[in-house]
Amino acid sequence: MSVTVIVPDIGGAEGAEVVEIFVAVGDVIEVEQSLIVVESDKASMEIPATVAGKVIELRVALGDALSEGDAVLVVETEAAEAPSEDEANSADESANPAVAVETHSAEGAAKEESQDASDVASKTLEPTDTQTVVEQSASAISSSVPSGPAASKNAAQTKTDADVYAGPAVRKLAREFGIDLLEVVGSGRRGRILKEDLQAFTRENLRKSSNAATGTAVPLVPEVDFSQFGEVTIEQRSRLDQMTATNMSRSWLNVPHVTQFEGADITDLEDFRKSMKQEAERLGNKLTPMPFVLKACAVALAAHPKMKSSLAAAGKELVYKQYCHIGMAVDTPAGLVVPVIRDVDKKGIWQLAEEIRDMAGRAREKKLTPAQMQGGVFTISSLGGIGGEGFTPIVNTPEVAILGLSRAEIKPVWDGESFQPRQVLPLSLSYDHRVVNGGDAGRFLTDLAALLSDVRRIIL
Ligand code: CAO
Repeated sequence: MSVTVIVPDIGGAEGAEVVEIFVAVGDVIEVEQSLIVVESDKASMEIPATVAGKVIELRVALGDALSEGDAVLVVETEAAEAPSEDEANSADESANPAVAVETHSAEGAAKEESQDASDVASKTLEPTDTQTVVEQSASAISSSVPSGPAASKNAAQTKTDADVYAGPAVRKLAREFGIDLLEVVGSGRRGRILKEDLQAFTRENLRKSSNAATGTAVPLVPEVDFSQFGEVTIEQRSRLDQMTATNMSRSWLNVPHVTQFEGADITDLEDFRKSMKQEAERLGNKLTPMPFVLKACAVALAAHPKMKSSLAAAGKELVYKQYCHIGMAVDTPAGLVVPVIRDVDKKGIWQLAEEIRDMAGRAREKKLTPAQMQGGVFTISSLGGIGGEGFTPIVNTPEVAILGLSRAEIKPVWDGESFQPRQVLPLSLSYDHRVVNGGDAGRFLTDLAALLSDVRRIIL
């Protein structure tokens, strides 16, 4: 019996690009084995197998744009007959609940060949951690990314107009407006270009020419052929890295940044933390300064709610959030990812320590779901385990502030009579000066440093 594995619900992402293929025709695969990785604007997700068997057909190629329901590959299984819907349900739930499966008879297969993948009837269950594996950038890297990746554009340049996936009405409209469809990134199923894509393309071009006319356009950095100076190698950047770059630029260009510095005396905190080391080991946990900083931030944010607000209605309104989900930048081989720790204000230090390890692990193994990277009100970026005296983090817009942590060091601190060796944690708070004034930031950071200097204040 042959079974087609199709793309499950991938968090609503349309046209996610195939960036890795782990299997080939003839391979024998196991249930839950990773088949391919797709990258959307928000995340990269591994699609695992739901059935075991031999791959007899690969339906995808690198660069393909996939959406829910698209076929990935066909597997020859040893099962005698197709499972009933109930069987398929229970198998999916116990093995890997996220992948939809379609079974074929020999005659049906030929018929299905001629069908568009979107017509294929499928059954899709909710995504889970084992299916939706995510590498992601700052939570700001999300909805407002206007079009597809630069990589798609590059690929488009090598195509002809006939290779473009668009309907006759869209082609006619493009001809009427003189739009080169090769330059348009399709947001529809399998990268299909929709009327809305033409509108967005035209709007963007109008905006660019109007900026150029008024002199407000950002001058482009000219391309340099470095090979004229010596040998070079060129690496294709991951979609995640490209999206991070776009979002960093967006934040940097839209947000007037100011960074304020402070040193928190964490000598007592460190004494306490080290005294808890054995207990942490007994609990199978690990205590770094991070959970204490998270908790102290939650307390300081509650006292300074503007620091976790966001601008709305084109700057006329400020949204105050009554919840406290905090993003934590995680350095992964695939790029920068920001999982969000929920309800930090309601959790204790042990639980936060556990969640930090769990989220960092998931981020590095690409096992975060999109939901685990959304909803942050404030971000912490810790380079304390890596080193450095200080840095100026970029605000994870639409949040209005981000805290950078650098490496704590013993420093001589004057106590009024003599210098004392104290462990000082360098804090750097970058903020959106459209919302946060220097006074707001100064008061917040001073309170935060005081909380970290005497963590008993956290429970007051
Ligand atoms: N000063 C001194 N030591 C510190 C420290 C600090 N500020 N912060 C952490 N450390 C120590 C820890 O105690 C630990 O030491 P031990 O193993 O001896 O206890 C060691 O450094 C490593 O800690 P860690 O980095 O593994 O754990 P963490 O809880 O501090 O941080 C995480 C977790 C996920 C934030 C971190 O691993 C990480 O990925 N940091 C990078 C974030 C980043 O890239 N930011 C930049 C984004 S903008 O490009």
